[in-house]
Amino acid sequence: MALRLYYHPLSSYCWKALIALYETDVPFEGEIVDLSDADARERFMRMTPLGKFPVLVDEETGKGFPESSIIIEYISMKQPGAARLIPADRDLALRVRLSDRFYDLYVHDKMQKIVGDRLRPAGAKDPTGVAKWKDELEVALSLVDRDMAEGGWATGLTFTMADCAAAPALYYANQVSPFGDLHPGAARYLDRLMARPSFARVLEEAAPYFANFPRD
Ligand SMILES: N[C@@H](CCC(=O)N[C@@H](CS)C(=O)NCC(=O)O)C(=O)O
Repeated sequence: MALRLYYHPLSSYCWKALIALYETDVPFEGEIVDLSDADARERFMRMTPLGKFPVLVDEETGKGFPESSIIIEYISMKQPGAARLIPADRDLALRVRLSDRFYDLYVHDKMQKIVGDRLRPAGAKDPTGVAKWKDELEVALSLVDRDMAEGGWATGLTFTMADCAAAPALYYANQVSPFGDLHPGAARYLDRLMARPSFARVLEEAAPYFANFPRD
């Protein structure tokens, strides 16, 4: 299976797919998409009109997938080594998918909106929205703190798709507003994620781009 991942090294949802690929040693070719380049953007939008990465293309079957969770579902279906990211047990798999949704919708998306506001020009900012997203993020982080204080991974003892989702969401949430003092259990889980070789590699590859991350 020849896989090509269209991604950007700073993009949080691309991190989620990369963690899954590195975690499982699934071979793939990475292609960086620079959306600030008009030609590259146009080519990318032709491939995926919503213009969001990551996108995974299986060049053998011609199938292409946006959406980080679906990319992980696809590799875990096609590659035996990746299957452990989504347990075979259906109840456990549901827990993993639920946790994946929690991290994407209640941590990642809130963080992404707050960062998005930093990119808006003065006069077009949305302080009411930012205050609301921060409050919502805070509620989600308190749940992470409650559930993760004792150690382990998002849904138990094995590293799954839910941890792939948690890593970028918590990393960037902590950049936006450091949560270690208020939520030490969540911070310790983030430390465990950052020590995981798959995520450590993603962070190392992103390091040359970190200067482009908008800081307030
Ligand atoms: N639900 C999507 C979200 C993808 C997404 O928001 N990607 C961002 C980067 S982290 C993106 O492509 N942003 C570019 C843009 O909106 O122009 C997923 O899970 O893959």
